[in-house]
Amino acid sequence: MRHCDSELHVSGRSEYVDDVAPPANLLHAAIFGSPVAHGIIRSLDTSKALEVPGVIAAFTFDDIPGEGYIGQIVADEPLFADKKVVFHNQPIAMIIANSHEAARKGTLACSTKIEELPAITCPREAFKQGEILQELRVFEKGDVDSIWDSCDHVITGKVDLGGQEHMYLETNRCRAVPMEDGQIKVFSSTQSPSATQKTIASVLGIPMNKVEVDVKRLGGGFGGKEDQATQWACMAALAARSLNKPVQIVLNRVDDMQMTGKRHPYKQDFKIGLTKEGKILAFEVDHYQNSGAFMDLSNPVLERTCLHSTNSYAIENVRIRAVPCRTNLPSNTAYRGFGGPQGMFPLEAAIAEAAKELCVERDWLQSQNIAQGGYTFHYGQNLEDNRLKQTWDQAVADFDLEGLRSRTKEYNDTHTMSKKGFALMPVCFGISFTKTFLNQGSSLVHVYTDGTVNVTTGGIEMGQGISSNMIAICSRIFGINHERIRCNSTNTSRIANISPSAASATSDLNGNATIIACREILSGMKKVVAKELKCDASEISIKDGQVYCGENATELDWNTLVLKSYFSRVQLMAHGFYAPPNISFDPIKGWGRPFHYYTYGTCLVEATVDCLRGTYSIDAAKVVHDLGRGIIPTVDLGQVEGGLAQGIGWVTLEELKYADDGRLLSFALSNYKCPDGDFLPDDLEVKFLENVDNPGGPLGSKAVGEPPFMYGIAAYFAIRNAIDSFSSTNEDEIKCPMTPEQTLHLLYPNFEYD
Ligand code: LUZ
Ligand code: MOS
Repeated sequence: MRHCDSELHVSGRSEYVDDVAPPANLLHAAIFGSPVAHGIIRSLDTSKALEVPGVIAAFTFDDIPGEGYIGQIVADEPLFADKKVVFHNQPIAMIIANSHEAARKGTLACSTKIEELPAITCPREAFKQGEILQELRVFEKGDVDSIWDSCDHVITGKVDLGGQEHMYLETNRCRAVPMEDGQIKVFSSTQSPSATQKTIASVLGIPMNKVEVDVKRLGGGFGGKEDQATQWACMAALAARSLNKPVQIVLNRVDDMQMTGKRHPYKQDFKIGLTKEGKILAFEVDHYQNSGAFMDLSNPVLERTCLHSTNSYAIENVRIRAVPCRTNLPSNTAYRGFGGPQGMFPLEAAIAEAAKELCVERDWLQSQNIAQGGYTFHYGQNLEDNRLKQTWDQAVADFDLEGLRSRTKEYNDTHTMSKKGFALMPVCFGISFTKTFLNQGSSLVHVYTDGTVNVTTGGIEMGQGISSNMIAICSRIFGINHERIRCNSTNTSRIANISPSAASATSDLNGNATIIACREILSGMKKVVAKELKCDASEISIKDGQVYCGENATELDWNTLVLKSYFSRVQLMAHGFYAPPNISFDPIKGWGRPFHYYTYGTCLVEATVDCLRGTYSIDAAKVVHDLGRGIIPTVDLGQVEGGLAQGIGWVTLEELKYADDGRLLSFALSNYKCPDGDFLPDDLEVKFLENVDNPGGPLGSKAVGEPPFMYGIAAYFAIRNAIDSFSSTNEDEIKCPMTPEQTLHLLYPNFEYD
């Protein structure tokens, strides 16, 4: 089976929110954003916009009938700026017109007088000024303070870790259609339909049962639409309800890049202590998270940063401090890995610095400290098996690390202006929402009398293949061909209280719920045939659409079985609900068993640096990944390769630049560089651990969405490793991404700039 949307996608026939034939009288919205990053609104005038031909209405904060402030964790974000602005291009007003172009012209005619205030863009500076969204959090294990004296080496450093634009192909969009009796139907490009439903209800001041949110598919989400699709849906709904006409909002690329949050940049301080034999005795890290203007998801993102700060390594003395700092940027948000990558980076940097000081290979130091089964993390959970180490050992063996080491050395000995490097990255990523209550999934399975099947779950199709996974699961449980099964849009009227499609958990939660629903239908059907065949229901099975009694095929096929069940008045639709057992986490104590299980893997990246230009190529990326028993091999492979590519982009080319006054300078694809197909290595190899199971995942599978992102971190250290063969890097602050510009700085640390 392939990704069920693949043919529609490659032929351009898959429909997104605004591709569906528009209703008559569809109106269009455009946003007027703040011209400055921080200030007090002294006046606001939208009257000139109303004179633009085609413009019908303007909305500001004062036009909101219900709650004007939104936010899932803290409702601290005004839908439109309320008396002050706190980031550049923050929405101040919405213009509605009979065409998208007229609406945009309307926004250009809006004017505002703002008394400008100084903008803060650096989280360290925000922290100094007391601009924090929440008190400092501390996670501790052992006793770091008393161990430094017994370390042979103690190394400190600073990290400046960049953010990342989500760059989903489909920008944020929504269509809202008013229905009878004050109801509203919303087609939104959101990862979180129930949060969207709830927030629209709150903004409009109406009950949730009057709001229906429907999501067919997204053109990518990556976390960018976990929380930040909501505001656009609320705006469209607000206009649709007040004007009693359908309203559509589609952000253009520049608006989307300027108005929405990104991966959180961090500033970090680390301290690592080791024995001369290479054992890490202590690790301490302070995380200053650049949260942007509002809370959004900064709290759980920071939590995952803390949980993954020791990544795959066994360290007995740990202290992690973390604080979300308020800055004058759009609120930063979820992004594949959800703070995990930012948690893992400083320790990888610390290991690189330690390797230099100890004069050992970085990978040797990593291997000496990889966590094994039985290790207890600083938040109380145990590593229960040895599969992490198994992926490392297999990567070292299968990818011939020793051969690579000698080939690299030989190359570097014989080349003066070109150097090669490599790095390994082990990943141990916890699967579950750390907010335990979110770990629930629902599924609704319908079997129709012609033998076809429809499945609806809480999972959002955003390209990752959740629909295909749900179809594959139905197909396996029912024992019928996948071509008989369709996956529906996700809809709040069919499934209630949907957790966001996030945390890599969508397939687990909704897949297990689907299994429960299918089994319920199947058990009713089996009773019908058992009676007819005079055998026990437990002996009945279905394979390839044929009914079996024990080992023997019967005359019955699936279609006949369905009809017989229908005429016997047996239920052919069922709802399944699943919540993983045995997880709990106390966020105050920072203690518990937050994760259902871990997804593991190890990645090896090889790079070549042009030491004249500072350019580089990623020559190879090779992965050993623990997938359990995968559901659809090509879908899983797509997730691993896509995550890896996105991770490599984060640490190499993708650089967010802000002016001192808080304006985003990298606001388009022309000034923000994403890796493309040519940038990625031809030598790309992904191996899956063989003969491994996962009792926690549907059909023995493991969550695969986010963990591969962190493999990309290997690219950063591979380039650094190559640079180290040319010059000795010793900067005050370790900067990521490693752009070619940054590479050149490191190659020529003593170069005098005019
Ligand atoms: N979203 C969320 C996530 O709300 N909570 C999480 O723990 C999480 N983890 C990863 C990605 N998204
Ligand atoms: Mo995500 S960062 O799992 O929406």
